[in-house]
Amino acid sequence: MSRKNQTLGEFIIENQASFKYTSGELSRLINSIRLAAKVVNHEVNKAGLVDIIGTAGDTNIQGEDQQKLDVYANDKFIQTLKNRNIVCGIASEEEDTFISINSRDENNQNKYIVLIDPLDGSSNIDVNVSVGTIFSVYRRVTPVGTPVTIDDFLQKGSQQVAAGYVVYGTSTMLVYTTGDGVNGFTLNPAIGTFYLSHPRMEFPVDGTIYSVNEGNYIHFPQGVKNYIKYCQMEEGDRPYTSRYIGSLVSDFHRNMIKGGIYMYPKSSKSSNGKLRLLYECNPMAFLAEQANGKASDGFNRIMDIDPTELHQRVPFICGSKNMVEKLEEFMRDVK
Ligand code: P6P
Repeated sequence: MSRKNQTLGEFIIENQASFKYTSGELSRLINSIRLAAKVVNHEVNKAGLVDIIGTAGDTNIQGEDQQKLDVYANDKFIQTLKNRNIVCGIASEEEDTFISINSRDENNQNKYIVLIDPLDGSSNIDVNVSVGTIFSVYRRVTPVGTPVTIDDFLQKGSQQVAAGYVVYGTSTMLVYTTGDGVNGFTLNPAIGTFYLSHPRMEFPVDGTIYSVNEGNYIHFPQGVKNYIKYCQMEEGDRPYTSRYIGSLVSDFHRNMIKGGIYMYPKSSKSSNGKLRLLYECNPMAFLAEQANGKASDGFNRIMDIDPTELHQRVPFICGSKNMVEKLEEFMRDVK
């Protein structure tokens, strides 16, 4: 149940009972994401003052060491999750391996693990373009009270219990799912409260926006090249519009509202594409499917891929169902 302008806290409480694993832990986990998002948002919004507050490696006017924002965001999300004693393990794009949190303590009954890209698109910060945080939540598969292992993290995307993103854009939004649709909350920075602004978000089944880095065109598989030319052809509602921000969360968010497709295919330069399966593609795929969209690697459902390593990359296509299926058709035609 949801109503416009409900706060995130009210929404979580009202919907907690509907979550099949209801025990309040997941609610507390989402609340800790909410807190970290507000802290990171404050710092991201100061980035424009870098000449005043100093850049990474400097010390700012308060004599504090200025951190790179992605390192800062990583530290804040990990610290918040640790302090609230909610999870037993965390994996992050910024960490070589997973972090075990008190999981050697047999009294640690925490059953959730989180995988996170703390600040995706951080290269955009220096040019004042929106960036995002992406998170993915699973129940551990090893026994509670024992140390977490890599197996707890190498789970298929279909096993996720929650996923979401924070987009630090013209406004800051937290968009997430726990498997019962996708809801978007906008931060009122004046009072530090997220309000339900986009209840039950859904991809239009079709769209006229395609998002891809066409600078890589000559390196793409022929099926992708053929699809891009299809988008550019004069026929029906085509040519489509090309929109590519260079920030997955921002391109995904716009396409979910307006209808569109995002593509980061493999290429002769990167045989598995660029995006990471566990903390970029799987959470965005969960959101896409919960919002009546689709996510694949061009042939297979993203959330059916069996992970083999923490930072593995996969080709990533997601967005309006009909557009993703049209691209898959072009990929099959030249297989
Ligand atoms: P390229 C940001 O680095 C990111 O991971 C995504 O957010 C974005 O869509 C993509 O990479 C941009 O990559 O190679 O087009 O600059």
